[in-house]
Amino acid sequence: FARSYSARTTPTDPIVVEGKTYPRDAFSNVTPTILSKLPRRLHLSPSHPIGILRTLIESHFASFKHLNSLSPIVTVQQNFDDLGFPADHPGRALTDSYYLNQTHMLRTHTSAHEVESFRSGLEQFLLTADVYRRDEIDRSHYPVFHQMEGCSVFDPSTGAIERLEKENAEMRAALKAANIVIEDETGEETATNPYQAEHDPRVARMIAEHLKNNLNGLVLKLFGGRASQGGEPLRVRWIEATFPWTAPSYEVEVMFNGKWLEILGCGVVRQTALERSGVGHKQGWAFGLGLERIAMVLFSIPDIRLFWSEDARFLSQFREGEISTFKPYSKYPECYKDITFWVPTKEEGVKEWHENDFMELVRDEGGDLVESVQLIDEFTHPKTGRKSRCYRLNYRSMDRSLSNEEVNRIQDRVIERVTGEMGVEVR
Ligand code: FA5
Ligand code: MG
Repeated sequence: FARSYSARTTPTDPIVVEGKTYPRDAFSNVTPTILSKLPRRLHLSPSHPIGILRTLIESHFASFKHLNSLSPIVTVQQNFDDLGFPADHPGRALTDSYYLNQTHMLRTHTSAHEVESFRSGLEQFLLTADVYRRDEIDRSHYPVFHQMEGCSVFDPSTGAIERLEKENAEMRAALKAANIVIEDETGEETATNPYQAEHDPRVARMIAEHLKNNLNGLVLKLFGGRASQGGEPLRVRWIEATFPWTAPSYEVEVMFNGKWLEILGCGVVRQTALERSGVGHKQGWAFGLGLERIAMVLFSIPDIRLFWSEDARFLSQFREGEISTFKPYSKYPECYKDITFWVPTKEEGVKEWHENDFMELVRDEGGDLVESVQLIDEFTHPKTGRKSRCYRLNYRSMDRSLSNEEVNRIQDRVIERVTGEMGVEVR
């Protein structure tokens, strides 16, 4: 079985996307299922929840330049190197990212466009785009989702510090008057989240405060409905984080329906990234926010696959400019099938077995009919040391009833390919 993996015939034809040709190499791991998502552009659809949320957030940053049509194909340099990701960063792995080839990939985050945007002279911009990551399969994970990157940089020699101070005072007053509780223990510089050596600590503190005030205001706009009508105060939590191109760095969580929801990562942009963009004399902040998780709670959308539905019963429920509650149409029955196999040991395997490769194969065969894939059992054979894994594949369509035959056909293809391509032995 291990042998058959290396013997597998890999396609050699180049990958053609959006009219451009990318020669295949050992990095190429995009699948047709993934490439078929590129033309959807959900964020540009004005009455789709993702488009509605984009417009709402854009209205909070009305004076910023809004960019919405950058191609998802970027260079590895843009996605990782320009931002200072170390060579061994896990995000770079073939198991985590989609590559066209060694030099080109599908962006894993909107930060991939920061350096080029700074280089082009942009100072305040908001950039919305589809991003791609290889991941597990469940109700809140999908290999494509949407992010918004917000950046604000300025040249301190142009009176910008005074403007920042003035804006901070205004925003501070507005937040003080609002029904919001901000839990922030990251207010001052700490040993684990230091300011940059290049920065005057007074200015660094001011930039970080400007970032926080802007985002607390945004959170209030998005989630503050109930709080503003005399309900419980809105709770926001600021947590230390690390990103290779920001210092200090933070993550923001919002309490919604009794749970903390992580909505974004952000920080003060490192001077090294600005220098790489040819604007080392500027300073400022950046954030990157995920749209799906916010849309799921604001519109009560129970499954992330629904965003991709082309069913009128989903699409017709939403109106431009309006946050409304999704009313589930009938939920179709689920059908599950288990698959149990021996994972090849390191010596047997030509390539080390990785769960995300299995997830990708399942997505490729089952598409959006697979609701989730759960590892339900795992054990190691006491003598051979081989590992057995049992996964439960839950099949359910968002739009119709599935027949047992249809599900069996998909499951059979999964078994066939997992055997032929991954060097596993189905039990
Ligand atoms: C980033 O992607 C950074 N680029 C954010 C950033 C920008 C930091 C600018 C500093 C400066 P992270 O991987 O944590 O960070 O993702 C950011 C947000 O995207 C998360 O907070 C979450 O809201 C959303 N997100 C991340 N992974 C997923 C996923 N698999 N599905 C849905 N949303 C996700
Ligand atoms: Mg994160």
